[in-house]
Amino acid sequence: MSDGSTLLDTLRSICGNAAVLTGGDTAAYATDWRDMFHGTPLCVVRPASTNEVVGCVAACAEAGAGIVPQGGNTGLAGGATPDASGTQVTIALDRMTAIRRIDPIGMTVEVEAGAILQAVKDAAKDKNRLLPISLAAEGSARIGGLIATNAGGVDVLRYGMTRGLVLGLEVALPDGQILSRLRHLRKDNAGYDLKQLFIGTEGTLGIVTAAVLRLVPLLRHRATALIAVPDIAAAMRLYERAQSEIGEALSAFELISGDGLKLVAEHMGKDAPVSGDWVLLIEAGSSLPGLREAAEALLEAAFEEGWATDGVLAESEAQAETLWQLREALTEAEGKAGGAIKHDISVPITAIDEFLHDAGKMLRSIATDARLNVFGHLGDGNLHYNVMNVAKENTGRVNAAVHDVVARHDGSISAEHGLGQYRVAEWARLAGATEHDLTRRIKDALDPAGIMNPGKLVPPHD
Ligand code: FAD
Ligand code: 2HG
Ligand code: ZN
Repeated sequence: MSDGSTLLDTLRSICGNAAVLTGGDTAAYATDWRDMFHGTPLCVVRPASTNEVVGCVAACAEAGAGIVPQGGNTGLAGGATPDASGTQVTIALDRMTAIRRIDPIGMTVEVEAGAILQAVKDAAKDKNRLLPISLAAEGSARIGGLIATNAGGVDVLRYGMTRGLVLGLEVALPDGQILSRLRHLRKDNAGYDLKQLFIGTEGTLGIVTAAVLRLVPLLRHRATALIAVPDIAAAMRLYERAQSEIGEALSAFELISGDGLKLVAEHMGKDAPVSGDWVLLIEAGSSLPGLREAAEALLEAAFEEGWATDGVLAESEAQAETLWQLREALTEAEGKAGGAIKHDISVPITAIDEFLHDAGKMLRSIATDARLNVFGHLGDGNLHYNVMNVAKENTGRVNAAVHDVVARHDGSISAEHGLGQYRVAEWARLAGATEHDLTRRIKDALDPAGIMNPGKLVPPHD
């Protein structure tokens, strides 16, 4: 590896002095959103164009310096945080924010990787279109980060994960090449779908510099309800009925525990209008009228069947927003209450009840003082099974024990947040030999020098 000052000079010559941050100026880029991982980069470089990104990657490759791509730095797996060596270069995409083109007929948007999700959604809305990715961090998360993590969120039930919305990509590769496939095509079976290599791979194979995303029609009507259910079995019955009655309009079927709502009341000052051990936030949307009547009928049936014990159907957009704020405040409330051992698990949706039972039983046996903040995307079989109040020395044991329960249900230890540095060791422990082998071969084929986001997602060489 060449010395850092030569690399700094080269990066300055490519992007300009002001775009290369060092020392204390890197602080905001050197720690993750949860303040859990703390790194010391050689520098943070903020390129303004794809050519500058390519130049920075080539310079880092030449110097043998590790590269850490960063978008909005809202990731929950420590993927965008450099290590403590003082040798890695964080390439931040936060100056590349152009929304290049919205096509309301082809229903596509072409953006630079640093565009903030909320800004893209607002621009699409002006053309009566929706970019259907919704998550509490949407005011900060950037398109490149969403693609690199294959982000989920509360609309996955209807629209799928981010992967399904990516039509075209432009990527700076670690060998200095650029893959340029900014196609506005819905159908393209010409050869390997190379863009998939960079979706959900957390910046370990290349840097996304621009993307073409699919849009959907903006929904004119929505129905939003907060409903307390007696237990998870009742929630499942209601889910089944909702699929039958309003299935194609159903976009969110979220679960929140009563304890989670208490955290939100205590730490965020937001009180829920319903109470119970388990609460559902359900939303449906449509371009056609008649949705409210269908939602009312569904709720009536839920009360008659005993699946609901309390509930409100929002009377206005403002009330719907207030209900969503309760859901979106959970992560921050948890942080204010002291944080948690986070688990982002998925199991087949029909196994959720059993998972909760098994994991609860296991926790009671190894961490008697633990408190739970369980919430998530019930309709996707994805729970944030966050365990609070565990002694530091017991953290690894609890983490592994929860993942063992997940594995017994043939689930995933990362439904949507990715592995980053937070889960890479657990993935390595639980993945099979063939998964290890293929992952390593893909990494070595694209990034033989191992400069792209070292230590994230891919376990180190044996
Ligand atoms: P960053 O945090 O900057 O980076 C994330 C990863 O992507 C890192 O590995 C980084 O190296 C890589 N990366 C970033 N940009 C690029 C690029 N241009 N090219 C290549 N690699 C890149 N996630 C969900 O899935 N669903 C949720 O509901 C959800 N809710 C959240 C709520 C809150 C309050 C918070 C704080 C986070 C939430 N997240 C959620 C996690 C996070 O918002 C997503 O993972 C998001 O996609 C990260 O985007 P980002 O731009 O902040 O990426
Ligand atoms: C959500 O669903 C996010 O709100 C964050 O994925 C989950 O804080 C978490 O554990
Ligand atoms: Zn989530």
